[in-house]
Formats: sequence, structure tokens, C-alpha cells
Amino acid sequence: MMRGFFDPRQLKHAPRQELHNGAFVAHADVPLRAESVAAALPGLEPPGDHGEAPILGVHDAGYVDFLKNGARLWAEAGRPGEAIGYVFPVVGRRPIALSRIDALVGRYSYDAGTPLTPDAWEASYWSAQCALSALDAVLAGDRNAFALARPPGHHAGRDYMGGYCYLNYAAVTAQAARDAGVERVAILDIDYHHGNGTQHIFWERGDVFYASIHADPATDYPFYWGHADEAGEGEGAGKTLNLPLAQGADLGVYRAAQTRALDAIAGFDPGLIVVSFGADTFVDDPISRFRLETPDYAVLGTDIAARGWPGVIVMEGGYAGEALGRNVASFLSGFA
Ligand code: Q9C
Ligand code: ZN
Repeated sequence: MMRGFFDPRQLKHAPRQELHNGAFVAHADVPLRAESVAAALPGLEPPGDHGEAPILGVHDAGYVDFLKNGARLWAEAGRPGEAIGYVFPVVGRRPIALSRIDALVGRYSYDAGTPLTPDAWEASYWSAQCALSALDAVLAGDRNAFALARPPGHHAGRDYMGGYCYLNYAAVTAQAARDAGVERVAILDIDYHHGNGTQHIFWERGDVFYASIHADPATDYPFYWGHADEAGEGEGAGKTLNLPLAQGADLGVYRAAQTRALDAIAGFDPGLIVVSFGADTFVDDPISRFRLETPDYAVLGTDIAARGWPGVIVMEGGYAGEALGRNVASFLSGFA
């Protein structure tokens, strides 16, 4: 079993609710998710502390300040519960500095499914440290390493939270690898949802290849990103690959798409692969509509490992409670 990293401070973040299809519902990113994975993986290690510098390698400093202080500002404004936006200044947005918490939370988010809890920063910070410690292990010579991260990361952009995500660990890891001298880094995103934040961060970058397999955004969150014709721009033209699949995809369909992604990554010849791994592709996932089964994840892991690239595997989504740990263990077993 490869080395893996986990910090129990990930468990304190417990968002209560998200706005979904017109109603506030119980939030899907429950602490049990991380507990389920930790219970299934013996020997997880605490991460080292790499500080904020690698986080600021891909995130905006004002946004990081907001993550640290937003929940306090929310409480000081007399708001109940957890900070959530209701004005999103996307169209005609002016770059003006506003201090009212309701303006800040809208400016730094793009959906109403990602409340800023008092513990979101700490949970995300230590999740990023887990990813960086996994990268350390691989840079020191391990073939692969795993980072248990919660909340997830791939929807978070340079200066916005969304899709349950606050910091983008895959992006932090890829940038840290670049800074450590890895010339070309590939990110393979196999969460059920498109990783819009990761795509956006590296959209114009020629040194980081982003490939994603996900539910067609014509039918699924996040709707506005992840369509097949999105391929990057400028230096990044052709360095983004989106492979949307119809709901109902099973191993046969999914594995063929992953082989396409791996072939494209092989053409890029990376020195490292970062796998954004979400197990919300599972048949019994409560918020998703693919049909992978527990043993299928070992097959997918084996296919990735067969390419021979050093790999950092970072946890993204997966909401099927107790089954999540089994699915992650199955995936990692494929790398053995
Ligand atoms: N309330 C990840 O799996 N749900 N994020 C749609 C919003 C958003 C899931 C409705 C799903 C995001 C990392
Ligand atoms: Zn997801």
C-alpha cells in the first residue's frame, strides 16, 4: 500500500445546508466521508506543514484572507449559521473592494452550495498540506502517494469557492511540482463532476495538461464548464481535454474514456500525474448518475499505474457514506 496522508482537522468542517433545485437541503459533504476513507486505509500519516506559500502559488491573496476571516465577519454582521452568498457579480462585475460580508461572499463564490463554515479554512489548509506531503513522498522517490482531503478541491478557482470546494489541492500540487522542477505535470480528473476550478487555473498554461472525464454539463453540475469543445487557450491551447459522458456510464464506457485521456496525457509526456479522484461515479452515489461498482475502481487504478508516471492521488468527491472507504481502497489497490 502506498503512503497516505490525513489530518483530523478535516473533520471539523461540517456545512449544514446547500441550495439545491430551489430548496435548502442537508449538505452532502459530511465529515463521515473522511472518516469512512480513513477507516478503510490503515496507516495514514499526519502531513507536514508547508505553510501558505504553495497555496498562494495558485490562489489569490485576497481570497485566502476571505477564507480565513469570512466566517467571523459573517457572525459579526449578526448573520445566522454559515456564510453563503446571494449576489454573484458575474455579469458586469467591477473590480471594486467592498467590505460588507454579503458582498464578499458573493464576490468570492459562484454557487450557493458552498457555505463558508468557521472551520472551512482550517480543514482546507490541512487538506492542502496532505496533498503537498504526498507530493514530497513522490518527489523523494515513491512511485505513488495518496492525500485524503476534505472538503474536496477541484471546483475551487484562483479566487472563488464553489461545488463544496475552497482550496484547489490538485492545482496546488501541480504548481508545487512545477516549482520543484518537474517540467510537465498532467492532471487526470476522474470525479463525477467537471473540475472547473482546475481547468480555469491552468487554462492558458502549456506546462500543465488537464484531462477530465465527467457527467455531461448539459445535464449536470457545474453546467457552464466541461463541454467537449473547451480545450484551453494561448499557451494552453490543446492542453485541456474534456470527455463528458452521458448519465448511466458503466465501467466499459468509463474505462474507454479513461484510456483516451491517458493516451492524450502520454502524448504530453508528463513527469508527474496528479489524479483528482472522486468516487461519486459510484452506482449508489446519492447525488450522481454513473454506474461504477467497487471492484471497477481497481481496474481504473491499474490502468493509470500501468502508464508508469509518478502519481499523487488527491481525494475529491464521493458521497456514498460507508461505501466511500471501500471504493477508495479499491482504487488505490490498483496501483499496488
Ligand atoms: N447545491 C464534488 O463532488 N451539487 N462536488 C449541485 C448544488 C454540487 C460536488 C447542487 C455538487 C458538487 C467535489
Ligand atoms: Zn464530484
